[in-house]
Amino acid sequence: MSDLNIDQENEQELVVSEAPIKPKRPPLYKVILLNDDFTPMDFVVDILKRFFGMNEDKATQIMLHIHHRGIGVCGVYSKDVAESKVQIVNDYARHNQHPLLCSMEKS
Ligand code: TYC
Repeated sequence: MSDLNIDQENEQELVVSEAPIKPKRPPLYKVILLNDDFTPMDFVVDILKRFFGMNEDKATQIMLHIHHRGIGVCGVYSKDVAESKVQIVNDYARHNQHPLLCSMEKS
């Protein structure tokens, strides 16, 4: 046993647990699609339905937004899920010989 009394021991314990506990929320990532001149509109709509759970109307609205503005958000996810979506969409586009580009950015 140490030669500190109970109060001194408690005080020492307090010192080590003094750092404030500030849990940070894990960052979220936007998955984005970029416009290009070659990928067919129907293919982009299919991607938005197939991989981002959109219905026909929502997918068409987002596709047209990207077509007119150059870029658009498909969804917001944890880092792991966003990375996986980007990989799957880019692989799928390449497999179908389209230049469509999917990317992600911190939300
Ligand atoms: N601009 C394309 C066209 O006119 C359509 C398109 C929309 C392509 C969205 C990519 O992310 C995209 N066929």
